Amino acid sequence: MLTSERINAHDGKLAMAHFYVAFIALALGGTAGLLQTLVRSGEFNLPAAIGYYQLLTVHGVLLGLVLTTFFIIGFLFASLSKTAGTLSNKVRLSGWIGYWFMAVGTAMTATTILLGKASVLYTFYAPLMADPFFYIGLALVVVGSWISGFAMFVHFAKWKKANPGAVTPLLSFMAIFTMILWLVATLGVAATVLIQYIPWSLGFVDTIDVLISRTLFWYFGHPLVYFWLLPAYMAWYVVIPKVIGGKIFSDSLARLSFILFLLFSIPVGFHHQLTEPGIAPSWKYLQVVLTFLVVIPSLMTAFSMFASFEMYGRSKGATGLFGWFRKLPWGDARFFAPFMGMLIFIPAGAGGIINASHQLNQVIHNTIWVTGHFHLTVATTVLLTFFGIAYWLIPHITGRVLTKAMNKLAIVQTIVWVVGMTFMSTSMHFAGLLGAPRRSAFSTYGESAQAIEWIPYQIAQAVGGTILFIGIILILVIFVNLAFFAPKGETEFPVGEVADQAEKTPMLLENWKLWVGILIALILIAYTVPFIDMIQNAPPGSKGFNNIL
Ligand code: HAS
Repeated sequence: MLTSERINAHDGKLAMAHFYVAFIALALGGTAGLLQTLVRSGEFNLPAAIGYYQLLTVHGVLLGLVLTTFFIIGFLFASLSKTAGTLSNKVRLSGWIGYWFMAVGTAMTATTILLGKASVLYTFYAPLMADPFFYIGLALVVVGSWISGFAMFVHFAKWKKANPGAVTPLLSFMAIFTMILWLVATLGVAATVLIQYIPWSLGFVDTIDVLISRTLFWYFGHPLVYFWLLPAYMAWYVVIPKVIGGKIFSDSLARLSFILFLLFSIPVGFHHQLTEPGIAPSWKYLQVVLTFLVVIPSLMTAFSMFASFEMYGRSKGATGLFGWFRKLPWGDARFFAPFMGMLIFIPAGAGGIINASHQLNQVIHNTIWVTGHFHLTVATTVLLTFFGIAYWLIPHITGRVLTKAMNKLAIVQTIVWVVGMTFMSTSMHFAGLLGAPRRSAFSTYGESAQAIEWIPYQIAQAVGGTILFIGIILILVIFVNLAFFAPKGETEFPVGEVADQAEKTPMLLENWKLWVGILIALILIAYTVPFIDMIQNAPPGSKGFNNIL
């Protein structure tokens, strides 16, 4: 299919349905975020009926779970439709069934939070307990995403059958890998929700094994962050080279980095549990080593992006080490927003490496440093790239164009976002180093002597939060314009071509059974023994899974 050719209108509708939910979640979750930073500044009290943790749960669930999952699934469907052909009616119908499962699940979960019956934050750690409908809603979201995931696999299998021996189009390859990662990861959260939380919240059992629930959550929670990151990498590897007018540096390198993400992103959940008793240090050590391995595909991505930029710059006559920099299309929001995401990922990734370093983790764990880290990663690198995708994908689907005025507004939006996040996240990192806890309302520590030191940083966070809220209003204006009001016209779905001098892609990279096999082996190595330990040594009154079997 030519890049100028529009994806099938019915496939586009399915993708758009996902984007509507994603942007509504952004509006509501972003408002909660603004209120949080105001509360933490100590200058603002929430109206009596709203609790701080209720607000924080709305924010985390809507932005961390709903916005991301809906946007990503919409984007993956659109990418498959573009590069592996129009979805069959059955696949599309399954996509809609998955969508409605997720939408109903989201509505159930959101209602329990708004009614104040599920102020358990997005990680819903036991022993905090929510209304059973909160967990059932989450389960429906996961099941819905599985239905969509299997629909994508069926679509891909059909393509494979029709093209025996052919190398899968890069964007489709990446979409399928992202979905495999999601499916394997969500097994952990589905297990804890179905086997532990739902029976416990319904009163069928009295106790819950906290360590097992947290371990299953983080088995899911870390690959979750790469489920957010990989669609952004899809855009960086495949879309950005086309947008700047260049070529993909290496098809093989892009595929290898996705394979490495699949292998190393799952058996690393313990790096979120480094301070927890009940897990032997040797197993934590193993997972820290694996965490450092998952940094490698990001370094490969950085290398690949620099190479694409440099190749393009030199083809336009750039000379010297950084001459290419000036040749990049700075006035094009489809490039500028993701590029700023890449730039921010450099300090964000460095922060991640600090978090993963066992001893340094003791300094920052449970401080607001961690909140600063994930606002740089998911809320800037990933989100700015998603905005960059929206600038061409929404008009591509709706048959409209991004006007010059909207492009300018999108550039302003990106600058506003980066400035707001620089204020907010930098001050979070500093306050975290001074010991400021994450997830705490001002009232819980406002009087302590140590807290006085944090006040300037908390005010800076509120300033940043306010600027970011302006950024949210701007992106919503652009989204509504592109969905409903922009002038009619044709917008390209940019799919890059591989550079002529790149090596041929080895078929080994297409050996799905091999990679999934290694993944299963790594998960078993990293988790089997610690898990048996947890069940055998479960505290009295909570006998691992036994209490419900
Ligand atoms: Fe993280 C906690 C370690 C990446 C998200 N992380 C979190 C939480 C979230 C999160 C949400 O080991 C909090 C969970 C909670 O609620 O408790 N993280 C890492 C490591 C990486 C990492 C090692 N995190 C991410 C990404 C996220 C994300 C990506 C979301 C999308 N993280 C941790 C750890 C914790 C943690 C611990 C637990 C802390 C605790 O104690 O609670 C790595 O993957 C990072 C590798 C990245 C790089 C950067 C490469 C740079 C690139 C850009 C190139 C730029 C270009 C442009 C080309 C090495 C690719 C350049 C242009 C120029 C002109 C210069």
